[in-house]
Amino acid sequence: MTYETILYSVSDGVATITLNRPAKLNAFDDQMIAETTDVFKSAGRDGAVRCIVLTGAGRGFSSGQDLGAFQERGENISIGEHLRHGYHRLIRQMVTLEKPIIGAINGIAAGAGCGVALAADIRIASDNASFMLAFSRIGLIPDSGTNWFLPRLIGYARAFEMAVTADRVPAAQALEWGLVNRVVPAAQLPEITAAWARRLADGPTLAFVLTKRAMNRGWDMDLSEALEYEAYLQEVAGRSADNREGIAAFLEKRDARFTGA
Ligand code: LHQ
Repeated sequence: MTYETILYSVSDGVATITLNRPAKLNAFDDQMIAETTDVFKSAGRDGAVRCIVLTGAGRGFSSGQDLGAFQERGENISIGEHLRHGYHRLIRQMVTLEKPIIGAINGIAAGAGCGVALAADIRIASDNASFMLAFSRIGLIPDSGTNWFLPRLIGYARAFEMAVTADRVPAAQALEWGLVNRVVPAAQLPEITAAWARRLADGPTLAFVLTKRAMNRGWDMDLSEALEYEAYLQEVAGRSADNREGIAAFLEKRDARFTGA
């Protein structure tokens, strides 16, 4: 698939996806939803990719659904079907993807754009980024997974406040609330994200993926189920070359060379 609404590159184990409709703050039209879903799928299948960075071109990360494009589709369009066939596939693709995803949040993440940002495993925000559940401004409820992610990340009261006020939550507040992992000066976002991506791509990526599975599935389990699932996944990690290499490196007092196998 050739892409027109996103940029994609792979370098030294790190794939970078850039949402690229800057004139609309990277609002999602149907094509961008489809292309972003497709590129995550192919990055997931590409053995040369060990970590994925998702960011936006220009001054926004994503302003969510392209409202003009949506309105052009007429009055009888089903929003439920639009979500099921579009954003739900994208969000599920990201959460089940067997590679760590870093969201480099370079500007505002609003509406469905906020949902996509929350589906990343780690968020590094520039100091001029913000998060906004824009939905209630247009008489909608939060969607694209935001009702699921946000209360878990920042608690019900803050999530509900974001939903009903639709106020922007600036990066510093997002950090205080646990919505992002780091806030960095805007000019340093690419460099600091690259260092994080390098660290993850050089790490025991099989163990990272199994951790992603354990934590995501763990939300919906009781403690006994979660313990059992951990034991199952640890059995897999314990049979990996990375586990053998990690132990050998420790005993030989050298840096480990992980391969993700
Ligand atoms: C946009 C957009 C945009 C089109 C900025 N669309 N052009 C799912 C299913 C079905 C239906 C509905 O929705 C959903 C999920 C959702 O995502 S609902 C939420 C949709 N998003 C919004 O409601 C946010 C709309 N945008 C805004 O409120 C502002 O643009 C924000 C607060 C994001 C940024 O404000 P500013 O920094 O002041 O920028 P701006 O408003 O001047 O935007 C820059 C340009 O981008 C502007 O175009 P122009 O031609 O005037 O320069 C905007 O019209 C355009 N733009 N967001 N979502």
